[in-house]
Amino acid sequence: MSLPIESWAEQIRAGEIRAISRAITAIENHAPESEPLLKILFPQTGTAYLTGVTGAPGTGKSTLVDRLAAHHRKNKESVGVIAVDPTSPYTGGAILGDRIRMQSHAGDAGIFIRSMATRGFLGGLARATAEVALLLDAAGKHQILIETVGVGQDEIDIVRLADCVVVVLVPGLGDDIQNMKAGLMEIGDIFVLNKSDREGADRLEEQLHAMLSLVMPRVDRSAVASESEKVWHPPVIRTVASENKGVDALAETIAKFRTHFESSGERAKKHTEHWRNHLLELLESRLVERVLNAAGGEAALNQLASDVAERRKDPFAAVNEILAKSGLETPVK
Ligand SMILES: Nc1nc2c(ncn2[C@@H]2O[C@H](COP(=O)(O)OP(=O)(O)O)[C@@H](O)[C@H]2O)c(=O)[nH]1
Ligand SMILES: [Mg+2]
Repeated sequence: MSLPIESWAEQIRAGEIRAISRAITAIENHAPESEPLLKILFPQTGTAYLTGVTGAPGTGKSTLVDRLAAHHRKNKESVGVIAVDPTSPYTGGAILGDRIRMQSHAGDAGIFIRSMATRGFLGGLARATAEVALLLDAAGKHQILIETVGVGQDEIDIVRLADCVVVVLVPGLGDDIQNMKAGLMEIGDIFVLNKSDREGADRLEEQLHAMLSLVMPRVDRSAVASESEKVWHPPVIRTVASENKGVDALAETIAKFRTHFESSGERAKKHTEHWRNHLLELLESRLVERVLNAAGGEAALNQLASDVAERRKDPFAAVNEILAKSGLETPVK
């Protein structure tokens, strides 16, 4: 049974869990209805605050996200959690403790949790994550938490979506901060030293500060910012997520960063940059689709590919042929 798209959107705006879940599935499958749906919902987006939590597997990201979610719920803020993490409890292979942890939110309609598979996404994982975040934004979630393993480019692209990027480190994990992806160091707005109950926490904190002192502070030149908000030096927050220690301090720092982010013009800059990339991606996929369809679709593409592989044609002639058939370019002799 298909629901008119308007009433589906209405249910999403009302925060109905089943309607949201169905929409996420549509986004994941790149289903044709996801586009008109997001189009209708778009005017209701733009108010949620996205926090990305990233770091190596086992550093305590899920635990932290869970604690942060509880913190926001205590403040009566609604929460959406997107877990893009193959090791996440939400993706299925959960160990018992993780299940119990998530059950602590069971029955709370103010929190929506969804995991995304990390493979086999049509049109890219970062795109799908961005669209799911939009959806949760439209569904009225005040805080959106995105957990992702900080490994590949895909994950880096995902945390780039976030308004605030929290990088989680733990003592003793290969210990060497040098092993950390250089990219993560640059995009981290806040560094969390989790499992700070463990040996080596002091040393890691020293290393972190030394490393961060090399990173340029971000200066806010706006007149509205107070002295303390003008410059953002990514701070290091010590936590023991499993014991809920340091989580309030982390939440406060995230809120403080938000003030800086919004008053300094960083938000406008980051969002414009994000939408610029997004528009380019959309344009690219649409143009390719249209041009290919006009030129005979996949079959024509396969034929040309085989022609090039067998050296019957050169790749430039092949592409020109496609463009010519679609009416975008006249054939080159
Ligand atoms: N000792 C200690 N263990 C923790 C802490 N935070 C999380 N853990 C444990 O570390 C393990 C991995 O945590 P998890 O949140 O699943 O990590 P993720 O893979 O980064 O999502 C779990 O057994 C947690 O209970 C902490 O601050 N101290
Ligand atoms: Mg996890």
